[in-house]
Amino acid sequence: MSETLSPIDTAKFVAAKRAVEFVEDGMKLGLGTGSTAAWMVRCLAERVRDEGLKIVGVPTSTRTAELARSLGIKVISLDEAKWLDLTIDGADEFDAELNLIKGGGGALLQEKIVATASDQMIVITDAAKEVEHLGAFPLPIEVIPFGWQTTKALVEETLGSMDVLGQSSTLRMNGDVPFITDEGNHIVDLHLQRIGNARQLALVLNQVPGVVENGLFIDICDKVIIGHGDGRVQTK
Ligand code: ABF
Repeated sequence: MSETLSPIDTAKFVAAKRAVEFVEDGMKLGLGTGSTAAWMVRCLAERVRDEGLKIVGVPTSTRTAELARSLGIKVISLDEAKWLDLTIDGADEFDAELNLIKGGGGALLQEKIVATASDQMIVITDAAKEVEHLGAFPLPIEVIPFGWQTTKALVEETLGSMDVLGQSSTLRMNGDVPFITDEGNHIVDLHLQRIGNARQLALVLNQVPGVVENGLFIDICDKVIIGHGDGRVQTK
């Protein structure tokens, strides 16, 4: 990767490269989704090629699976792996407690399952993702197609009773046609601006019939590696 990278790609690349340094021979890895995770897959493939690193990867989306296979990484299913040593993935926001908003790439369900089935989760990101309070990034929730418009209304009603939906909060689907996930479900975005109690919200959302999962990752992330455009790397 000798080409001259833009500052944002430099940030993502250096964070990804540092995270891959934590990978040891024989590990079973969760492979995240998104542009930063794609840098991680490339760095991992370089270690496999140059050092003969022996690892297997469980991808969190078809696009990550395709990239990993194309670069010579052995891809297996989560059921074959049973449990993972380490998951490395991106995020849309992270706070001081390392709680995350993820799912902007529409892969939150597999990402949360894989990250939860791992001994450790490392998030790789750039400094722009660090927030004091989660919520500026629209919170993606995954809902089944059956009655999804009604599910959206149920979510609105439930959150309204919790007084989470302030004046600036809206529920909106992506564009005219909702984003369809690898499982064939729909992604609905919650524009909440600022989430007061992320832990409570994460629990309540999944109680609404039709909601499969939400993009709040609470108490899952163990370490955040932050890349900067000048090549610096921080770890939190
Ligand atoms: C993925 O990484 C998603 O959960 C999240 O939305 C995305 C961030 O993408 P990027 O690294 O391209 O900013 O894991």
